[in-house]
Amino acid sequence: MKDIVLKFKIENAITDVKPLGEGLINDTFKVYVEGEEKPKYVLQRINNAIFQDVELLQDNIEKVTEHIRKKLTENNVDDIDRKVLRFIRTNDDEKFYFDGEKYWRLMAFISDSYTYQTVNPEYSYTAGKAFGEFQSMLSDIDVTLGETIPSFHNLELRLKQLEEAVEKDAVGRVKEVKYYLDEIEKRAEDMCLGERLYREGKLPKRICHCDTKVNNMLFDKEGNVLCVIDLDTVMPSFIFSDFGDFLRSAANTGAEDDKNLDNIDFNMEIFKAFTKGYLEGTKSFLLPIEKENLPYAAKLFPYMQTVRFLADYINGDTYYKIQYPEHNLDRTKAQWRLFECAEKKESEMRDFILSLR
Ligand code: GN1
Ligand code: MG
Repeated sequence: MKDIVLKFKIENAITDVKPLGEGLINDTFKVYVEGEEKPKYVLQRINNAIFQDVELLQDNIEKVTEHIRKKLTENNVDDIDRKVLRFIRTNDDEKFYFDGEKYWRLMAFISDSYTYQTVNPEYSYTAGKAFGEFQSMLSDIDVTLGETIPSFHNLELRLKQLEEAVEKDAVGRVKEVKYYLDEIEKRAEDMCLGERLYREGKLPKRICHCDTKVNNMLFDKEGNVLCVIDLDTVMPSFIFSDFGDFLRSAANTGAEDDKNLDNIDFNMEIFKAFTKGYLEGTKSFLLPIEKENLPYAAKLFPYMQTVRFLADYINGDTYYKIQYPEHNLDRTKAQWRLFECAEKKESEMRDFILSLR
């Protein structure tokens, strides 16, 4: 691994490389250098089975980080290197290194930063503002970004993929998940509302992060948001993506893969705080149709994630990293429970948003 790091433009001698984080897709490492106690760089092996166009991927990320850097500079923000990721090019001035088999990238480590798997309402408010401002900063980017995973958050496509998985039934798991397939089917048409509004020309796509899990945000010790990380999926999408995926992780009182479904609920305090922050961060551009449908977004993401985990379980676990054979099934059950909880609270969510006017 040290040899890989040496392919990049770095100044110091490397002393150690250790695993970092809990992402389900890429492999991430922190890189230590001589004379410094804290890590200096983050090395990532890009999962190119999933991100097949690494060139496009790194190009998107560079456009986004440069645009944000420019905005922060214009606004005289201090400490910019802690507020946007900085990627380091290879010795050949490439955005990534290909070792003949795997793709790697290197970025500067942001020290004294913290990630969380859960947040309290106060942090949730800050996170809402930060993701809103992230979208807002990107709302006037004048370059087009490609879709690093085509139709990534298109629920119609996700349902089709689930259907295909069921037809193949590659590892004979369909019979044990009938209940979930039926429940998903009952709501399928309603849940595809976003795609319909888009086709009718009522709902725009904007540049979104598309993986706004709580742990994709760095905080400083005081609880201020430093920056948004994990930019692989930054691409055009409905704003529902960022709103919904944050709540899917943050408002869940249990874990994403909780075996005890009684631990799971949809926490309205987190919802309220996040929504308040998000609406402040997005006030310069958010349309009424987007705002009105935020409760739909809060249901959509647990629903879509159920569909994705279930399809992967049926396919024999080819996409998400798993720790044990039934992991994707447990994730499916836990996401479904979360969906049901969010579904029950939809009108309460609507009332809250109306009360903010
Ligand atoms: C993946 O890489 P990670 O863990 O941040 C996935 C998300 C899912 C999430 C579920 C590219 O994100 O879409 O919501 O797992 N990323 C990709 O935890 O598929
Ligand atoms: Mg991540």
